[in-house]
Amino acid sequence: MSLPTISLESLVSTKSFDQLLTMAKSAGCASSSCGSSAKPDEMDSAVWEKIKDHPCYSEEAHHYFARMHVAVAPACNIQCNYCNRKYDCANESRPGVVSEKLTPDQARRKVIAVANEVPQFSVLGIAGPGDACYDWKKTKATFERVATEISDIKLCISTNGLALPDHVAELADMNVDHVTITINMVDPEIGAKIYPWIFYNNRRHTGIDAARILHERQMLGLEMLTARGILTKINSVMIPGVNCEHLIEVNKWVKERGAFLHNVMPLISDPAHGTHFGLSGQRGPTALELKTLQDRLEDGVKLMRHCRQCRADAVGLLGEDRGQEFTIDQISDDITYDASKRNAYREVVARERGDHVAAKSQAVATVKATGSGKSLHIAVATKGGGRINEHFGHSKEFQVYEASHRGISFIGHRKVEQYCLGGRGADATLEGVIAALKGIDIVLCAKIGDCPKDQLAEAGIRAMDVYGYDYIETAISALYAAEFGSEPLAATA
Ligand code: CLF
Ligand code: SF4
Repeated sequence: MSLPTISLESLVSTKSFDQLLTMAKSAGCASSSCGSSAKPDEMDSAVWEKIKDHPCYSEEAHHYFARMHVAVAPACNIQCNYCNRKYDCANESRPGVVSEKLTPDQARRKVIAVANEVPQFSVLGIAGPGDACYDWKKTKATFERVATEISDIKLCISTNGLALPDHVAELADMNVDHVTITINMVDPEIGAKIYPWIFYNNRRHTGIDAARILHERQMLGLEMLTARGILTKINSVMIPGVNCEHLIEVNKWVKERGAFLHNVMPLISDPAHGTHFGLSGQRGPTALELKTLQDRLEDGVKLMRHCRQCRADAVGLLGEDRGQEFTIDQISDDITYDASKRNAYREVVARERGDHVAAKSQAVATVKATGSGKSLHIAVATKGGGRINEHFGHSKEFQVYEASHRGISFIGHRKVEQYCLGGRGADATLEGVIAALKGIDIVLCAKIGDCPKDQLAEAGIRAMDVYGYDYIETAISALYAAEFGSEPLAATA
């Protein structure tokens, strides 16, 4: 089915939303609910309603929807050996100082400012810089203020789990459908290597005693959430030599207790961060070690592989951070919510997603039918919408897909330094980009110049822009068939 040309890109930048809305409606799509055509057949409708606009809980949704975090919860009740409180919570962030801590009122203003300007915005998360459940009054006050003004925002928290059981009933009352618990162990002896102390029932606990209490509270919190139908994601920090093998056991425990997703994240460790692990030389896993463990977990709780380890004050699509556009000093005291951009965007996305899913399904069938036992690793430059729509030189990350007899899978991302600034590319930066793309067979982008293309080719990586603006999976299936099928496609030569 051909679509009217309303690009998501133009929608994100244009000012004439009434006009776009009219176009969307005249194309026969006046209801945001038609996005349900993207629902996977095997998924329960109630679950799909909860995750279809959540960029972390649905890999497909992360092409379209954005989250923002507000740093309203600085206090924490445990110490993790990978955390230095001067930095973002490592549960949910890459190390980096939170730009500003906010009061619930400031957070409300910031959320409205983002909702007015970022049409993809769908989820408000509280992920530190401390613990959202321990610093509960501020978390609750923030959610209540925002939900009163923007009723369709999804509310999401991340917690270490120690204080979680005390607040599950209130979370359910506030319609919080998404909770992340960071669970790094189910064996207190391993936990004692990760947590030097916790603060519980007005006193400090250390060693195995501390880890045992934390473990019991995490399991209790998970069970309580599952009993109330709240979708729980488990984040686990993979720490080589400490809990790598053990995370297989963690996956089993959380599966038995109804976890919805498991997100295994690499430890980020650097002496400059001032953490115990950083200062003691504990390394993080390699990309291969992480992927190997994730592959071993494939039969357990469904895995999240598109996490970007965001900051505790991140704003935007996963992988981008627009936080600096929305610092509190730029936001008026009496700002009011204007839903027009978000509404217009949702009208178009609802239609686009159905088409994307149909195209993806056809592409996966093509790859499976090719009958090759071989695999291709493809890095894609994209700025959302499920399409190849970013220039090679403008990319700050590439999304990585694997095509094989099993179909087409998103397997991760590679962060890079932007190669082209002000119309010129820097050779030293390009070397870094090429190094980051090690193991990739093909790069797909909207545009690439001859110079980077040739240098990529010298490194054994083919880069092409002939599929620019196509759906990612459609292009990959064409490439796979060309590579391993009986009739190579001329466009890929
Ligand atoms: Fe934020 Fe976390 Fe909610 Fe997402 S992040 S509180 S579930 S809205 Fe997402 Fe960021 Fe990964 Fe977290 S990509 S670090 S998993
Ligand atoms: Fe740091 Fe978060 Fe651990 Fe608390 S729970 S110590 S803020 S990583």
